[in-house]
Amino acid sequence: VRTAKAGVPHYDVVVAAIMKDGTYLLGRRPEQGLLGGLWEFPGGKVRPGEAPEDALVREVREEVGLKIRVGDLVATVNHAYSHFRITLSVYRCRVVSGTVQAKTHTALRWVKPCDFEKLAFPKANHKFLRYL
Ligand code: DGT
Repeated sequence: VRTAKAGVPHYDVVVAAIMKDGTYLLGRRPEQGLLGGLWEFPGGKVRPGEAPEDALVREVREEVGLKIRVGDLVATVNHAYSHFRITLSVYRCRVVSGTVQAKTHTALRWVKPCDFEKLAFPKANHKFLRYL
């Protein structure tokens, strides 16, 4: 018996925990659309044949205009939303060059981990926030 969950698409997603002076860069998703208004780590879907680290460098450049160096993998979590499933990997990253510029988010903010609880995140993020 196939469950409903087995029929929905699956995406590999990579996100960047970019640390600077004890804070992490978060972006606010547009109000309209999927996960609207929630705060997230910059990142996105890995394209077919693309290495996760390359996808992360590409997504962070596209979304926030920063050149980053990708470091250690913090965690990989699985999550099922109603219409798709993701396997999300979060990597520690450092800024190499550039100035933050919100290209796809409505706001960008450097946030201390102790202030994460004041913001609304996508559900998948609650599975790894404690490791940052
Ligand atoms: P797109 O490119 O039109 O598919 O746009 P999005 O924003 O729906 O998708 P994308 O490429 O950013 O993929 C990220 C997926 O992972 C998206 O479904 C939202 C989900 N997600 C959950 N937590 C996070 C997070 O902290 N950061 C990011 N970037 N995505 C997250």
